[in-house]
Amino acid sequence: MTVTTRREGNVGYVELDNPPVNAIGLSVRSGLLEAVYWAEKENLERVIVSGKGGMFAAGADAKEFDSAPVEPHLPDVLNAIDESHIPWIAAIEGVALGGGAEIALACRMRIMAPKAKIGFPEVTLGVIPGAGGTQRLPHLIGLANSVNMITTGKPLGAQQALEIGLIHEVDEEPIESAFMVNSEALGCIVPARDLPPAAHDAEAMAAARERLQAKSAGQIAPLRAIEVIEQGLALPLEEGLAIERQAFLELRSSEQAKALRHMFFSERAAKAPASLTAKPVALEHVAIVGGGTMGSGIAYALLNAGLKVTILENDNDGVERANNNVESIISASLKRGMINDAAATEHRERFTATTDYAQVSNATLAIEAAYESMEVKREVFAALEKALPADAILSSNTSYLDLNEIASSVTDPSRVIGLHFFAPAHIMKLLEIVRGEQTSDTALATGYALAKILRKIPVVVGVCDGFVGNRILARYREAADTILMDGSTPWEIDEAMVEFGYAMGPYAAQDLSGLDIAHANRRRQDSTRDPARRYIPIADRMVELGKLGRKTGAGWYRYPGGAGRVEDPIVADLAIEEAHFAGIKRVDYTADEIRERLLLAMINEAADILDEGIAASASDIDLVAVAGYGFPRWRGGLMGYADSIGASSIVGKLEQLAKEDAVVWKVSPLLQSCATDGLLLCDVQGGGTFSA
Ligand code: T1G
Repeated sequence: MTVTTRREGNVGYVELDNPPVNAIGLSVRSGLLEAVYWAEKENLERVIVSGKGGMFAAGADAKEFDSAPVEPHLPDVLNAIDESHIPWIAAIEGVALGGGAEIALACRMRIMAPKAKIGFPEVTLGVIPGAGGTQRLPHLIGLANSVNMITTGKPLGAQQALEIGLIHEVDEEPIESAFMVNSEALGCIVPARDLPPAAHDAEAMAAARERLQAKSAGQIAPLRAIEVIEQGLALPLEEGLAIERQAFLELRSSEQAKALRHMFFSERAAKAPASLTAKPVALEHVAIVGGGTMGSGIAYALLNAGLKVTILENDNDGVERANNNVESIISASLKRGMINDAAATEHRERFTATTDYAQVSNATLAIEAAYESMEVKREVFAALEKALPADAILSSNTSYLDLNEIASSVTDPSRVIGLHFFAPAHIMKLLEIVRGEQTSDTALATGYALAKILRKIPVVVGVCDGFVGNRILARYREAADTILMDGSTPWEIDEAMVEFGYAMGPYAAQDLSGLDIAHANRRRQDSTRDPARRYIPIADRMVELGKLGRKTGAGWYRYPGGAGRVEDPIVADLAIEEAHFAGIKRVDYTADEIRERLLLAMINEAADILDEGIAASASDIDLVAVAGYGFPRWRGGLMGYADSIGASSIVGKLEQLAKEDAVVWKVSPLLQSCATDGLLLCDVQGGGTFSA
């Protein structure tokens, strides 16, 4: 039974019991409808609906979205609650999201526990509320608040919900409080549907559309939600519900909804596999080597998770720099209201920066975030091996370097693992867990455990140059630099990728991280680079000219005194000059051609990564692309997007490009076999095997 009913006196108790999140699948819908009829047959005075396990309901069961809807449909169930002569009270603990929030809207009264949340995250799944959310909500909280809640998908806390009129009470014991509500008072509550309709506000609507254009360009559901909300304002509830249902059903089967569902379930699949039975080491005190941008960001993430953190530096200047870096993140978080004074003080008490390795003699995990040089890392690991307990896990935050070589610098390489964070480390959700040849299961379990307490998305990757993310990024940039050399400008390329859905293009992004990082990697690769592979020297010229990006005030763009970024004709001329030296006749690329080349370059490399087993699955690659590199989530990640094009079409386009350059555009064998066998990349597991 996923919905249980019981009565005490004249009060009916209906409890959703569908672990782990009370998702509202067919059995819950049927159970709720039966509960309405039961309450009426028993002629109860009221019904109190709640969720078992401290969770009201996480919304409709998204797993059902790929199949045809089955009756009873949620809107019909909620209309039965709404129209019943027995008043229902929603007693909300945990979260009431999507359809869960819509159950609450159909109830006469809503009471939330102080820590509970209520929201309409449907747009994050590419749909809109489909069971009355767009129609009942505006009656309660007005147009602007409804549009904001539904188009952002962001939940509200209990106090906020009370203040805007979404709920009636906040109480530590919502069920108890619902029982105590005075019958007369309950009878006087006007149901949402009978409250006056929200007034139309053309200005607020225009502002909302403008905001969406800026923040969610390309996404269909948020704009459709505004349309349906607006249409419903002047219509009777039944007609508004019909329009909402139609829009929901259309969106539910859209490419974007499929893509977002793929990402939703991929994110949730990213956790330690059941086969990994090893226990992680206790995570209490963590040593970090290096208090630069990455080290201090990692330190703050760990402090936020309640751990004790010691940053190790070579000298007192380094210690001072580490203290300043961590303090500036604490102060910035304080200023933004992310933490309060007490938490800031608590973070400071758990943080130390020192040159004395003896202070980490009881640390169970070390994260090396020192300079990207193999020699430095080997020295650091030797020092950590001496200072920490023999069973402590030693990790490196290296972005590119060979973890197996780093591991060979300690006696027991099984305790070495890569924990590749992304800047800013206390904000970016992705954590690449690099598994070396000898990395133990204990080390792996510790990586997963760390990701869990940091609320990051863990993706286990194999050892190669750049692992998964930076290896794909290298192809992305190579394709961009080639187009730059052969005819475009950085801003044309960036604009093409922003139109695709990136927040910023490859050149603006590199100006943020600094051109010197990729330059150092190119120099490291000089001795092993394939001489037959075309090399584009423009980025090297930029570094030689000291144009490293924002940090030097100029890179691919100029940054005149905080006035944002400005196109720099010198850079465009540099590309023209290099093309001249190379005897290239430059051509004009359209935005579509730019997008196609950059996306195909990444897809082709990702297919090789999958084929080599560097990534365990296509969805892991999608998590890396979206959570680490800004690939638009609503496109379904890199491989989800590739599957929406189809392997055959991709191979055909790559073969065309290979006529220009057979080395760079060599078709990945895995793509070839997917095309030949009509298979999806998302069905491929690492090592090129296909899932059953
Ligand atoms: N449908 C199906 N499964 C779901 C689910 C859902 N809505 N929400 C969670 N799960 C699964 C999840 O896949 C995982 O499975 C397990 O529950 C724990 O999830 C009609 C149409 C509720 C805040 O978008 O935000 O209602 O991996 O790891 O961190 O208008 O889950 O264990 O097998 O995330 O404690 C709108 C989505 C649906 C909410 C809990 N609702 N869920 O977070 O656990 S559309 C949402 C969440 C809708 C109506 C429309 C979170 C959570 P497994 P978890 P968590």
